[in-house]
Amino acid sequence: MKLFNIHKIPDPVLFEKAKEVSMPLSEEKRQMILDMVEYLKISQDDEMAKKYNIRPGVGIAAPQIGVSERFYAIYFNYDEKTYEYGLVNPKIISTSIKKAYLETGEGCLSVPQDVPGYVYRYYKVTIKAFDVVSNKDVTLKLTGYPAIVFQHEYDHLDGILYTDRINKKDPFLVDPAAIAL
Ligand code: K2U
Ligand code: NI
Repeated sequence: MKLFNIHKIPDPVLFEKAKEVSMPLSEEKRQMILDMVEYLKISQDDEMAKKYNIRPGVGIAAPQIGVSERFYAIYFNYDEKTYEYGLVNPKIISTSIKKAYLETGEGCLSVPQDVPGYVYRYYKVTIKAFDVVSNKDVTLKLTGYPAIVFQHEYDHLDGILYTDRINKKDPFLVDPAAIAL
């Protein structure tokens, strides 16, 4: 089990555009990504999270562990489905026009204070990437909450935080065309 030092704002690594990962993956990089998935699992186990003083997370991106490269880990259960991925060089190849947002707002392991407000994202996304967990190229069609999580992590690869997407003048401005999740 590997514990990561989570980089927090204003660490510059969180604001850089991360670099493509050269393929094929080194064994070291493959293991790092699997360790990130494991870290998320531990973070969601109340006892372990308390023991190691780590915040629960459903996703974690390489810049958050200080690596400015294009990969991120995902682990959560939703609607009786387990989302467990280690995505390398992910590309969003299509999106819905329809937007969506979490009514509870978002949080981030790299932003210690929660910043209230709606974060509008695409309701549906299709993502192509190499997945370390299944060890193959995947094309993921995601809708609703899973789509929100994968887009949150994808933003980290471009140095974008959820706080950047909150309306500064009216954080709870409602877009009536968007779906509230
Ligand atoms: O990237 C991160 O900092 C991990 C975020 C991902 C995330 C936050 C809000 C909405 C979508 C994705 C953390 O998982 S925030 C903590 C958390 C934990 C469990 C469930 C939801 C959010
Ligand atoms: Ni985040």
